[in-house]
Amino acid sequence: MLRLFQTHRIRRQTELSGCLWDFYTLPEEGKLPVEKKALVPGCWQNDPDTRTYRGRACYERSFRASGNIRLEFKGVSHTAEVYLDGEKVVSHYNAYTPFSAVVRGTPSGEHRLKVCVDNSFGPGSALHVENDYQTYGGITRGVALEELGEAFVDSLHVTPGRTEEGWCARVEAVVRNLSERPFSGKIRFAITGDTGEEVWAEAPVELAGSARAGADSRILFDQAKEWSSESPALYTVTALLENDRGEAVDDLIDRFGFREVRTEGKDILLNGKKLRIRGFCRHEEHPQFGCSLPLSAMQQDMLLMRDMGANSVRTSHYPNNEIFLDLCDETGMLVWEENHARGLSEEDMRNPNFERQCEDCIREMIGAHYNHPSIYIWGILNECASHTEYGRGCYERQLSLIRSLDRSRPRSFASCQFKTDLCFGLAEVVSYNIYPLWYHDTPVEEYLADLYDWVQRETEGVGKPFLITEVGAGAVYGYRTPEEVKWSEEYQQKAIEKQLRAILGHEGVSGVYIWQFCDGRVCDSWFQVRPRTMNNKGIVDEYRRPKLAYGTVKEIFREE
Ligand code: ADA
Repeated sequence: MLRLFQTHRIRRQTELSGCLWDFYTLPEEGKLPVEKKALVPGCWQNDPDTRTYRGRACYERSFRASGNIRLEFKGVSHTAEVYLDGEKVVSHYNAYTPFSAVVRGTPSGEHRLKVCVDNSFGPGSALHVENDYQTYGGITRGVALEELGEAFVDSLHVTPGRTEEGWCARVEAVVRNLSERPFSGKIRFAITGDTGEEVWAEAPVELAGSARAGADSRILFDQAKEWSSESPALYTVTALLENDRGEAVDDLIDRFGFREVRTEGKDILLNGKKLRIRGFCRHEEHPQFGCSLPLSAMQQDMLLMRDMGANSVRTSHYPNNEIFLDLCDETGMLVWEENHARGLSEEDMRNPNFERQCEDCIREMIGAHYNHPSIYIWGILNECASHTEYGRGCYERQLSLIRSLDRSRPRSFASCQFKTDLCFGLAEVVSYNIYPLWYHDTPVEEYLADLYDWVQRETEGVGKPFLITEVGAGAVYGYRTPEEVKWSEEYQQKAIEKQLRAILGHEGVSGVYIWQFCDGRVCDSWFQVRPRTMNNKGIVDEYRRPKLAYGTVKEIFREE
């Protein structure tokens, strides 16, 4: 499965995932390779033979096609080199963003696709490092084969906005010509509602030789139903490419919602109404599926978060599978989506690959996820060096890049630099991860008031919205004791109650994300501070069994 709806009616798209591929490891010398069939999408950690394998492995399969083709990979963890009939067609770094290869003029017949995957750590990898979560191995998200004509719609972005005449959508597409001959035609845009109401617009497309060009239109849709958390109305946008004979040669279909997000003073506003965030940080993580959760498991997570009264999820610490974002769009779950980075020091950020890998991630995240109405904010660089001058330069460049790609959403970053952060002037929303009652015992009210007052008094974050992007405490599932010591379910329950009441009771706070939704595997080197080599701060354990804190969160979130 690639998405929760059809993205083409004209372009022929075939899913290459959802089945077994040939699989073999390329282990270091002295170790025997594993050779077998493996499920795509999937993580090789799910197979007993490769449960702890870190290194290189290849996946192969054949398909039939001819002419211009596009191979789309929704996610390979973490480095991919893709070969078609023995020729390298694309390489890509980062498990959590999509990439594609366009190959022109493939001869008619059977073709062999090989994807070499590497999940090892090393100096070349600035973002996938030994960390407080797993870096799995495998083709972990879907793969599609698309057969293209001479020109195709490469991207389609919709920006909704409210005008005096009513709701309006700016629709922008990029068209690419694969032939040396000029392409002349037009692109027709349609916006369709769920009861069939439809508005069309069109823009000319002229492409001399092999090139790309943009086309855009502004469409008034004054009867639009707004997308909101309570009533997530979705619309379909279609870009139909026609040649100068009026024949439809390609299309791209996506969904979006009419909604506007902005900040005003200390508030984040959705369609002019103040947002109050009750959220969870969630890793793509499951003991049976690794980071490659099937739809049913994603939906289960959604139901549990909803049951506890959450209205938002933070995709900590990387862009998520689009299927999950589709679910969020459909169910009205607000999303904080962030680029991939966690806890990198200035030294880590000085890795020569750091900036490029972060920027690629931002471009691919926004390029692919721009239309999701559920994403209300972009985040970057969780808990990195936002307290040093060098770090500030990186934050500035990355936040500016986001602004150049998307002017319609606020930006933020989750800081842990207690009273030393230098970057709040660069973003619209101030966000902090705090752990009173876990990593230290300062009463929550006192700690939060001190931090908040410092932000207002001494930083450029003064007067901006303020979010708590992490708070929580650890509990090993099933460990219950009257002593209520740390790691017991009782301790977690009490701590979370005090944390949430203090945070939500603070007048300056726009909301809170609990760290974290479920327990999850961490890298082996973290074993000393992580019982079971798991991050145990989940409100449910890794199998989604509720801990005592579940009922407490539910009570407090639902009271809101
Ligand atoms: C950090 C970090 C999380 C997690 C958490 C914890 O704030 O952002 O990824 O590591 O702390 O459990 O300590």
